[in-house]
Amino acid sequence: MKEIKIGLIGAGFMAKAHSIAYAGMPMFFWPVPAIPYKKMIVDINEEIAKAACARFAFETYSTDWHDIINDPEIDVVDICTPNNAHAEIAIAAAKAGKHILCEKPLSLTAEEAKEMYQAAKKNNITTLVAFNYRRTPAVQLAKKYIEEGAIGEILDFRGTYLQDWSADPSSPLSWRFQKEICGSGALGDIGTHVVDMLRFLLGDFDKVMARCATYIQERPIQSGLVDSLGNEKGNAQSPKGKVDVDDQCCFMVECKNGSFGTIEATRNAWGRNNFITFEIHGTKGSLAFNYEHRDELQVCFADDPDDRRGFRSVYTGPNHPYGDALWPIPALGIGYTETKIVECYDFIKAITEETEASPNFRDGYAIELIAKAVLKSAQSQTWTTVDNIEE
Ligand code: SOE
Repeated sequence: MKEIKIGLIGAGFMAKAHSIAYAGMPMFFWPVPAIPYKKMIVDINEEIAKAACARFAFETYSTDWHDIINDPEIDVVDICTPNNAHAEIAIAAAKAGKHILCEKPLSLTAEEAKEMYQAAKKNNITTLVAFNYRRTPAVQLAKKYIEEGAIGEILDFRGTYLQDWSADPSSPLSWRFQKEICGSGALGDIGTHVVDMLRFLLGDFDKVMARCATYIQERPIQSGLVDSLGNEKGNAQSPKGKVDVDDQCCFMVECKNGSFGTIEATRNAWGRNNFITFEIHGTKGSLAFNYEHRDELQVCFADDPDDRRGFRSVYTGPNHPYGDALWPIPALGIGYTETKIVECYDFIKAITEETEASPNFRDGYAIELIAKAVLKSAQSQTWTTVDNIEE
């Protein structure tokens, strides 16, 4: 069986998710296009790198990501670092002819994303950006309904990604609140997931009108480097640092297909944990999805009899996209892990079949152009057209 050798950089939360996916992928998808082999894991902190090597079952570890780029046996560079390291690593990996799986958002800026996309294209490698939520079977089912015309012409939509892990002002100033490391706040971190799903379902965005805000302007300086996603509390005496990104972002969108919608992202919505939702209204019906009930897609059709019309739930299972590889009974439970396993399968398959994966660096770049237009619109308070991709 063909093996694809993986070098993974950044040994935090995402390294755990990706390592489970590499191990679990052949257990769900069989026969597999190739077996992922976990060759090297890198973290700048040696203790963390060493522990991750044992825990996530890699052959070896290093504290220098160049060791992965320079290892001729490694086929895939998997980038799980904070956002400010994505571009440099990805461009070096592309030049070395390695395929790339990169955590989201693709980059700090649209300009960086363009360079990453062009380097990948020039070196003819397979790329994937880890917007995993679109791989939830219920989201794929929504795509099927739309493509089959089951809800008619799309009129409007709304999408949200609401969390509350940063609502407490004592939660520390991790890299996710510092523009030079993350690029943008709620917009880049979680809003882009919704943008990816809605672009996947409805096509390209044309223009946006946005409002972004920073409700908590300073936070206690973090003690270590590891982001605890709000689980570590600073104390009132800790020195404070400035937050220079949005913690709330809301925008209207006009799509190229003429549909209109709103997207809202915040990490400060008490009581909301991973509230990723969309609702899409068409001339013949509506679809609604809530990731907190992710085995379920709600559907409503205009031609149902008047006295029966309303949303009903379709629970995803073996008859739905990816379902035959996942679990044999609907509603047994799709989780975050399954979306990452599906992501890994699609990526490894694209590499072995030499086809494009999706969302790839071109899509990641398109999403960065949308984020750029959102930030520009929030500044100017005017409708702002999304720039075109420069090929
Ligand atoms: C924090 O908001 C975070 O870890 C995001 O960075 C991830 O993309 C999301 O899937 C879960 O929440």
